[in-house]
Amino acid sequence: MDTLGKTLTYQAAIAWETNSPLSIEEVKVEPPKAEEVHIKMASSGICGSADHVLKGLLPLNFPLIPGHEGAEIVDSIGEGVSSVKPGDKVLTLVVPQRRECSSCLHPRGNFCEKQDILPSSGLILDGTSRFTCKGEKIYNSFHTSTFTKHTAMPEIAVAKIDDAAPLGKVCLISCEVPTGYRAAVHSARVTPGSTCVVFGLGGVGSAVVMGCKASGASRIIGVDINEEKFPRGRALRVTDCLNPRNLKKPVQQVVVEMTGFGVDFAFEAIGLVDTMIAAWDSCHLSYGVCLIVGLAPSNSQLSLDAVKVISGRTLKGAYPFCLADYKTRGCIPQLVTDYLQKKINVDPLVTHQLPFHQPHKAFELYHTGKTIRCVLLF
Ligand code: PAD
Ligand code: ZN
Repeated sequence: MDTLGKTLTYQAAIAWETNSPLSIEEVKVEPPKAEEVHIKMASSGICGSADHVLKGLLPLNFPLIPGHEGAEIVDSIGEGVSSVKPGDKVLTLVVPQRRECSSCLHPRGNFCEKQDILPSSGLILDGTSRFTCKGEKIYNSFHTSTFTKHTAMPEIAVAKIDDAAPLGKVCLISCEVPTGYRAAVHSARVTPGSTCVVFGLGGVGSAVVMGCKASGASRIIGVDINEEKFPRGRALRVTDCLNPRNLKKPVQQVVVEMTGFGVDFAFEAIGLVDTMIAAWDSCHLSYGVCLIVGLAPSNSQLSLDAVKVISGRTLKGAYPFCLADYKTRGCIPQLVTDYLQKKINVDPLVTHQLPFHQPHKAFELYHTGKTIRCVLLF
């Protein structure tokens, strides 16, 4: 259906305030303005960052339509849009790529100045919202908002993907897979034969494990407090599973003893300061590399032993998509093609699929820890 020029009403899941249940509402969605696209959602992943948003751990404006890990079809385009056309399959991008700012133009930069994460206004590029409900303005999350049947977004926040892509699964390639997989392959540059530890075997941690394995790591230690994650972790080639709650010593000490001197590469994919410190302390003193992928609550501080910092270890951050020179619009479509060509496999990461109008059930499943990723289907 061509939505150009029309304000239409669609169902969307709204969070009216933090820590309140999502409510399915009729939402008015304005047509796309210049350099915007109107899209029809096909699927959206339920991820840890969306949970952080709903709990108020990240400073976003409410009421909002959450979700940022989406796969969809372009319905109509505003004036000046040239990279996509109606009918194209696309993925939403938390970090857009306008290709004009210092980050976009730098070979190793990708945190485009048009991003709406740090800080987040909850508005589209022109400072307005395309959503209203019951006469009230509804905010966006990170330019995306995927828990809605339709949305209008900036062209620079969508990436056209292969026509053959199965939309019920590839939504994970919009955020979770590039964040975790590329953190291992690209940011940490895991080497063949190396030892790794991954803190958190949820969606992002599982994608990190896949990246470690693809890079030839010989030992991958998985750490999680939920042992339901261990069988799936082992299927992805985690070699040793540790539950810190069942250990008599701090987990970092156990990891160092298991590997002799500490691991070559440690990843934190939980978002807690304590596990970030444990990941850092698990690394080899001299050449270990610690990569923080998890998003800690805003304003939390990371306190490290200053003496141990000078021994040579490296501490790096990999905020969603800020993976060195990993340009979002340029690189994400290639990951979809790699999936279609069976070079990477995201199928094991999609453990559950539910209809869009059951977001509560999806979050319930998420909180029990039974999922790697639950995908909402529209
Ligand atoms: P998830 O909830 O699927 O995974 C987190 C995992 O950590 C779960 O398996 C938990 O059982 C485990 N866990 C929780 N507490 C502990 C603990 N104290 N010790 C050991 N294990 C624990 O979330 P996710 O994988 O979607 O996201 C993980 C983090 O990465 C989170 O901070 C999120 O904001 C950040 C992130 N997420 C994305 C994304 O797309 N979701 C992108 C970039 C960064
Ligand atoms: Zn830019």
